[in-house]
Parts: sequence; structure tokens; C-alpha cells
Amino acid sequence: MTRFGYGRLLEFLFSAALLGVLTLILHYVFSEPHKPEPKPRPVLAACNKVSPLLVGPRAPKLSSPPSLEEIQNKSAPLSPGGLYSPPNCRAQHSTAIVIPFRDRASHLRTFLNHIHPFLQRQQIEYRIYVADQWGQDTFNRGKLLNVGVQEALRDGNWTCIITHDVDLLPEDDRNMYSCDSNNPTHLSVAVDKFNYKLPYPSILGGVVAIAPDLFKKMNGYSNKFWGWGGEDDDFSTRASLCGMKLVRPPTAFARYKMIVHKRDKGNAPNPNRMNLLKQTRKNWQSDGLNSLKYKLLSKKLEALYTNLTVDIGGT
Ligand code: BGN
Repeated sequence: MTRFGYGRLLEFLFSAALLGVLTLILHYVFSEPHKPEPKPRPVLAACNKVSPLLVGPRAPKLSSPPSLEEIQNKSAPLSPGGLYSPPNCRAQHSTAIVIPFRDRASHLRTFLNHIHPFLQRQQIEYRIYVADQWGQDTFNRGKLLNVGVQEALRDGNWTCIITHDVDLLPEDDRNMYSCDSNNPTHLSVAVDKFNYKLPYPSILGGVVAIAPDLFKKMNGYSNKFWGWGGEDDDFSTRASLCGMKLVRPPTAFARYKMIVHKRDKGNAPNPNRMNLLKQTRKNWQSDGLNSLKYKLLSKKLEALYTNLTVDIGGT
């Protein structure tokens, strides 16, 4: 290399070193004071298969529910939208509870007052979704459930979906709010209104636990049952057409109290339900989740639940 070449090289190295030192000084002067690294959250051990917090039978309080604020104040800490994870162990189930709803504010308070402590004793992760039908058209339970499940699945990888009438209160926390991986579970086996007996063998109304992939396989509920009755029987037929059986926990603890109430306005028995039920086999693959249309008017993360207000149209 020529003398000229060495000179340029030295000059270059000197400038590079100077730049390095300057950068270091600037970094030292202007950077934020050194913060300690956040401590990684301790990895929790898995929750026990049988929660040690279970108490067995406990009578639900059916009337004069506290206000939402009172329920929240006495509750264990929840994340917005009514999401709970056990604080001391890693939950083995994560369950979205979906409630078809319209104009039953006091039932909802009775339900929330009972269900939060009940589920917390089971040490599961859960979130409560209320699918609230907007407007005055005839009520459509199946369609609301489709909406609620679809919206819940946008939020999380739930291992279990539970479709749950707001007027049914579980009496015994050994009735686990989790899912079987192959079949839907009918949780409300013994309801006081039916003298704690199953009204007929294929019934799948009230409270049902179903893994999300099975719900999708069944194409969800029919969207066509406007008014009371039949959508649950259609759902039961879908399960059997997909080769599934109904799982039922023992009657000794799959017990529920129903809040006594008058028939709701806009939910008269559907005179067409028998005809619709004759068409389940023909229609189930084209009527359900894959044909679902609605407008989500609002999604509010309340303290105790997620409120989905939805325009599902009318008959
Ligand atoms: C059934 C209803 C169900 C309801 C149960 C319990 C029908 C369809 C004609 C057989 N089914 O009779 O939707 O969950 O009663 O109330 O009406």
C-alpha cells in the first residue's frame, strides 16, 4: 500500500473511533435511566383436576338480586368483559359462556350473582357473553347463540363453549363447566321445573357445553326458529347427524333451579316449529353458522360480562 493509502486508512479508523465514542456519550446522556428488567411472571402449576374449592350442593338465591355494582364489589377480581383466570394455578379449561338475551335485567343479575362464585370455585378460566337481541322482532334463541359463539371465538381460543339460558342456576359446583372433546354435554339434566327429570331423551335445551370444533362441525344452530321452541331439538338432531352422542353428567349433581317467570313478549311458541324440525336433515348444512347474517351494534366490556347488542333482523 502507498503512503497515501496508509494515511487515508488511519484517518478513516480515527473518524470511526471518534464516531463510536460520540455515539456512546450521546446514548449515555440522552437515554432513559436504566430500568430493571420486568420480572417474568412465575409459571403457575396446573390446577388440580378436581378443584379443592368445590363445595358441592349450594342453593342459588333466586330473588331480590343485588345491583351489578354490589355483585362486582364482592367478586374476586375480573378483567373487563367478565373474564376470570384463577390466580394461583394454571386453568385446565377455558370456557366462553354465551347467553341468549332480551329484556331480563333482573334475571341477569340473579344469574351473575350466582355464576361468578360458582365458576371461580371450579378454577377454570371463563368469560361471560350476553347476546342481546336489539329491537322488537320475534326472539330467535338459536341465531343469537350463533352470534354469541362467533363473536366469542374472535376473542379467544376457548377450549369450551357453553350455551346457557339466563334463567337456569346450577345447584352443585361438581357439574363442571368444561367440554368433552368428542360430544356435546347436556349440563341441565335435572331441572326443578321438570321435577328434576329429563322430559324426553333427546332434549338438548337449557345449558349445553360443546367444544368449538364440534359446534362448527354441526354448523351451529339453525337461524330459522323465530319464537319459542324447537331450535334445541334441531340442534340435538344435528349432533346425531354428525355421529355424536349426548353426554350427560350424573343427575345427582347436574341439577338446576329455574327462575319462575311469565312468558316473554315477542317469544310466543313458534307455530311452524314442527315443520322446521322435519327439515333439519335436508337443511342443516346450509342453515347455520355458514349462513349467519347480523349487525353487531355494540360490544361493551362491562365489569361482569361482555354485552353484545345485535340486530339479527326478523322473520
Ligand atoms: C320441547 C320444545 C323444546 C323445549 C322443551 C322444554 C318443541 C318442538 C316440538 C317437539 N320443543 O317441547 O324447545 O326446550 O320442550 O321446554 O316445542
